[in-house]
Amino acid sequence: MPTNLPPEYYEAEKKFKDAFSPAEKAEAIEEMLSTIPKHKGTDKLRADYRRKLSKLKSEAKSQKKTTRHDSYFHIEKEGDARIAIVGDANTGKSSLVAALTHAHPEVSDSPFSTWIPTPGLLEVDNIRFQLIDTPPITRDYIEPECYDLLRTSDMILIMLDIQDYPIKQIEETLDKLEAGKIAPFSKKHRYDGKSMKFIPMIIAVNKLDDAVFREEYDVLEDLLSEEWNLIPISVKHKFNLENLFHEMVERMHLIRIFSKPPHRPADLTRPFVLKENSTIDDFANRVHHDFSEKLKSARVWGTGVRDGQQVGREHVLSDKDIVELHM
Ligand SMILES: Nc1nc2c(ncn2[C@@H]2O[C@H](COP(=O)(O)OP(=O)(O)O)[C@@H](O)[C@H]2O)c(=O)[nH]1
Ligand SMILES: [Mg+2]
Repeated sequence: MPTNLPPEYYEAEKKFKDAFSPAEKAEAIEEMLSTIPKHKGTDKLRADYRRKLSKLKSEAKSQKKTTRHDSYFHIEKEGDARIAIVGDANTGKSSLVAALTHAHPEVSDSPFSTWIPTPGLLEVDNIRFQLIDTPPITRDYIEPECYDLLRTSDMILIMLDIQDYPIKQIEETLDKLEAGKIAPFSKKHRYDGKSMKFIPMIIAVNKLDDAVFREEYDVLEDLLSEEWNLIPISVKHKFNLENLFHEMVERMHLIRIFSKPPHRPADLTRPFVLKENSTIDDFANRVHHDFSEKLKSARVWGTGVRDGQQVGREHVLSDKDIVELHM
């Protein structure tokens, strides 16, 4: 650190240390940079800060697009289902979001590189998922807003690292979730009377890069198979990622319903995604808020009906049904 820095520099540095958001931090760095005298002795320092600045600016920008409130943990819902990815540091959460979406969370070996959640969109089987990369859940302090964010998720994907004590990771992760009053939907019966938020959870075991780790994976699966259905993946080698999402679609119990305008074919690329056991009435409501009220009749092509059969508003729909609403 050069010693001939003016007092203004230290004032700006203090601002930087006190800043919380990337935008505030960026502003403080800009101020610091403007106070550093330009000469050979400060070249490296200025270059370091410029690099930091550009990173903070892009972080601030990507956050701005997705947040309405001040907290980074308030993320607007987008797509058909929200999946939060949680787990210990370095298990590959940010890598997964970076590999599958257009988002750019930082991927790094340093354990606490992710300190704000980052959302990204992924489309699988005509369903749009909002994947959210989150900071390590095993930190000592977890923001209450982080738990709020997890509670709004339709599914939680727990990431384990096969190369780093996965049993310990799963225990710690579930403990931390429980501390935030979040428990797996499949274990609801164990929490009789407790006020918890029950969310479907799925476990992906990452870093199964080659056969060496397959044996360890088999042992892990033996140990956990009664409780959990594990899905082995390698983000690095793009191994089994597709299967992971097919599993998720299945376990979220979602159905895709195609809307067909009268006298025209249905658009089979953009379904409305609803929960299993949804009715014609639910579908009408989803298409437009006053359609359910105006609805006179409906015809369905698909499962358990004759082609184009007329059905009532209580008719329960199946995945990939095509529906024509009549007002
Ligand atoms: N060998 C291996 N390394 C991976 C894999 N996925 C991620 N990593 C590495 O693990 C480290 C931590 O990844 P990161 O996504 O930042 O983990 P996070 O802390 O859970 O977000 C990085 O060095 C990644 O490159 C994988 O499938 N195999
Ligand atoms: Mg991360």
